[in-house]
Amino acid sequence: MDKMESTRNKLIALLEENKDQYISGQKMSDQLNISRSAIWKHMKELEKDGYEIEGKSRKGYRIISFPDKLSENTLQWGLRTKWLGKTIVHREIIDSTQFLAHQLAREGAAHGTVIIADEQTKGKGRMNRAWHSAPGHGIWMSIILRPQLLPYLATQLTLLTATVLADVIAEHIELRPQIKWPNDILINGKKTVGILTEMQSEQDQIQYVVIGMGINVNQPTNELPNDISYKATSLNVESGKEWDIKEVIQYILQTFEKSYESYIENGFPEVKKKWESYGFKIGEMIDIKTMQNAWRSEFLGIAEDGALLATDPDGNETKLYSAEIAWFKEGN
Ligand code: BTX
Repeated sequence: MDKMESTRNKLIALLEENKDQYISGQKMSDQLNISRSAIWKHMKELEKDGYEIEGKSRKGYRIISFPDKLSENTLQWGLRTKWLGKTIVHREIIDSTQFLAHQLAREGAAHGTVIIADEQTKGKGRMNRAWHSAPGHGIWMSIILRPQLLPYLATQLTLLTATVLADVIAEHIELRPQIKWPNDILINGKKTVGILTEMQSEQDQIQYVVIGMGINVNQPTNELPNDISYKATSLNVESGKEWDIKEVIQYILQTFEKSYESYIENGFPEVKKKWESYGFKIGEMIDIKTMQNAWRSEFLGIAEDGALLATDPDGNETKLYSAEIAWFKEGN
């Protein structure tokens, strides 16, 4: 972060701390160690980004409202990360943040670059499925990573991402998320989050990974697409509250950075443990469908490499890397 940015972050933090009162120009200038005219210039810049600030002679400054629109600046100010989101690319409308992420990665974008859109017209799910990305109501975001990992370990990053988003939903939103293998996040049995990991690799080296995450945040029930409304939900529907999308994004990036660093340092066991603590239907009977076969099995957990552990049709323990799982209600 350059000096200008970090001063501005501190300034926003000060305004935030003093939300209900005026803070004098002198106090700010003392705390930030810059002149009062520099403070005034920063205030003008903040106003351009949608912060509403009141300045009164002898009293000082007071924040009236924070911008509700996302922008690269508003996302970055107040973001407490070291490397994740140092570059944020924000678009109001885009085909898919995955497409732009791939393009930027090919052009050399740094590890930790983040692409965010308010709306996607061609949101992508796995296996060419579509991802519905309503304007302004969700988090449609892709992260570019350049991990020094063997390509086959990239699946672990998907599972890591699922635990990060589950943590954010549990801690920040205070709901009870469950992860459906490999990477859907369900609340009360309905899908709230989808994760799509795509990778460019060469022989034994990952060139880059793009992790796409779609999170339904503020959609009311009637704005979830009709055809999937029986199996999809949003944080708003489940919590009965509207969420500040900028805040949720910052929380995700901060949590992601911490978990990623810990994964790189300590490996997969911690992620596995956490994943299993959120795992949906572990220890229960599930229906498994692969390209060749379909059978009912006990879901035993996940393996050290992120594979699904179950029993095969003959009852032997097996690892599955690509399968769809489903379940029937008792008695069905
Ligand atoms: P998926 O293949 O697991 O899920 C896609 C399926 O989920 C669809 O076929 C549909 O049934 C259902 N679905 C579609 N939209 C929604 C929604 N908004 N909420 C709940 N269910 C839905 C999951 O794929 C991966 C999704 C990744 C999305 C992110 S958004 C940012 C990035 N850019 C992009 O184009 N994709 C990723």
